[in-house]
Amino acid sequence: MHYNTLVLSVFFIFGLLLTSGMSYGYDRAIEAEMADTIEAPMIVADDDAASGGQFIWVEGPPVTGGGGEGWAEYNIHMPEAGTYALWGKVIAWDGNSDSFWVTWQPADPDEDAQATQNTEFRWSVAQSAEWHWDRINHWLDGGTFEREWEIDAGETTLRIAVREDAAMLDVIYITDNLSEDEAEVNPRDPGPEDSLTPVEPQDKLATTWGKLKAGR
Ligand SMILES: [Ca+2]
Ligand SMILES: [Ca+2]
Repeated sequence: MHYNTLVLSVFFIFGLLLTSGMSYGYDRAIEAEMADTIEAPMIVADDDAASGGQFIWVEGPPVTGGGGEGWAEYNIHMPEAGTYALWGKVIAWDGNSDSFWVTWQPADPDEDAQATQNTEFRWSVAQSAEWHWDRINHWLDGGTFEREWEIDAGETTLRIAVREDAAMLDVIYITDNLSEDEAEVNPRDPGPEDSLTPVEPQDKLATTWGKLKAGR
């Protein structure tokens, strides 16, 4: 190998190492039920199998139909500019309960996707009746693709809006690891490392499906 080529190669490999060492530096998990605002008919519900014992949804049996009303919004401070992916821990029973609308401002516009039906913001959720992780994608008319967001440091607003009733959301995981491989990203439930600022649990909103039904 020519000396100059060798030097260039060494620099290139160091550059790769530096780049890979600098990314994957940020991750944060948020309980879905810890939203800053939850708009009915989306509610917090109890499930022992869910992280924190709670999740959010619009209640309903499988094959419910309906949807398009209610949302949860999260005011999230991002400490560093970067490119981020979102994962959701979800349950989606069937084809009638397997989607949400997702906008993350300011990378996304201040747009009410429930009103505009803009497929850029339509998340097709992987189906399973057990809690599982699904990377937030957009389900365009031409296909479904994983999403990523260019986010500046500062305040952001993430909105998860109901598209189909009965889709369930337990945890939101934010990462700058853009791999589509779940094993590589290893999304996780919230832990002590996520409690950068105190968060008030939304006990007042907590309810159970059974309690709600009884009250009707
Ligand atoms: Ca569907
Ligand atoms: Ca939860």
